[in-house]
Amino acid sequence: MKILSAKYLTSVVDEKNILNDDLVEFAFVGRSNVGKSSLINSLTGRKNLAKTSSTPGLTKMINYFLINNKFKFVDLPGYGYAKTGQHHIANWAGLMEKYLLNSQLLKTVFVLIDCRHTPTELDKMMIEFLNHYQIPYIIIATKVDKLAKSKIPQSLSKIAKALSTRKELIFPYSSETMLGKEEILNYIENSVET
Ligand SMILES: Nc1nc2c(ncn2[C@@H]2O[C@H](COP(=O)(O)OP(=O)(O)O)[C@@H](O)[C@H]2O)c(=O)[nH]1
Ligand SMILES: [Mg+2]
Repeated sequence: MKILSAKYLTSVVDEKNILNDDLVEFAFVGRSNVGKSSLINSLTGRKNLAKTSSTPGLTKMINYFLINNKFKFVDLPGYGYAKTGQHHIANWAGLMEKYLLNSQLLKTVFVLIDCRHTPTELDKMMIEFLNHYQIPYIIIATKVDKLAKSKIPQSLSKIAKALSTRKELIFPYSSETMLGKEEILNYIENSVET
């Protein structure tokens, strides 16, 4: 699949504004700095569609993008910086939960994990939540350009083990080299049709 058009739609901070149209959605989630904005930008071939930064943002909002006039990318609020307080987790979880439990047209959640790090408790909570509510997801191991090629399979196994999930559900990705881009776009294309 080629992404021919990608357009920012809106940002939502209040659950009552969560979009409710008839276009299917793919959501992206992960801790701050994991490479979420870079993934959205590189998949769409647009440098600044989603804002990238090296400093984690505080704003808990959902950003929507319209892709090929056919489906949406949904950028969910990032979670966890090093010292995430309970208060922050509660705020984050509120909007996130409302979105995940009420989006009828959500096809897949892409859960991003940095390939160099062991998944955190919040990553595990996210996966348990998705498993519990049977929300389809795949895991994207980001920034694989930072690993030697020979180390990538090992990193995927480690992530799979930490999250008690199957290695086949983990896609390696690099926004720098575009490794994995075609696989993810194929996955999206197949899911849009079904
Ligand atoms: N080497 C490398 N750096 C990346 C990659 N993806 C993101 N980054 C860098 O990681 C930082 C955080 O990326 P960003 O997309 O803003 O993360 P977000 O907070 O999850 O949206 C930025 O400095 C990016 O340039 C990648 O695939 N490879
Ligand atoms: Mg971001």
